[in-house]
Amino acid sequence: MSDRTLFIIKPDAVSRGLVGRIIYRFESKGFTIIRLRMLQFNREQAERFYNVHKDKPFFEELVSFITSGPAVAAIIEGDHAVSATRLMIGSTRSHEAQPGSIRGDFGLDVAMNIIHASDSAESFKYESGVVFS
Ligand code: D4T
Repeated sequence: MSDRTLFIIKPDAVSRGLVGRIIYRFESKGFTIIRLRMLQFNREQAERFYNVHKDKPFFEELVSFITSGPAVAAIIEGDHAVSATRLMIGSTRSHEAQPGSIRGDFGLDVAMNIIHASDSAESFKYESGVVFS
């Protein structure tokens, strides 16, 4: 089933020069890029984006990290986009992520974990509204 998802290349990956290598993986996998933009999250936008985590102990860290520098947002389309993309990015805790996944290949950290991707059709709709409105 062809559907869409959103990913965000986080500030750690942008500053490390990983944007091209990450986008290359999604194109190589067969996804079509529908929208692509570089953006700097402001605090209000970051708090809305991460609203689902507002009661978590790491919320403040999350917001200050995502607002710390430029990020790159993309909407991609292809078969099973949401689930396939979650597999491609790997586990949240980068040091435990499978080698071959993006987090598994490029990172070690939990907070600075390279990339975000929507985890459902509902979160795709919500998150892309925050980022591309
Ligand atoms: P995102 O939302 O960035 O794709 O991450 P995940 O979907 O893989 O993981 P999550 O929702 O559990 O966490 C959201 C975000 O919070 C950061 N985080 C997470 C953190 O800074 N400390 C923590 O202890 C946890 C669990 C990393 C991702």
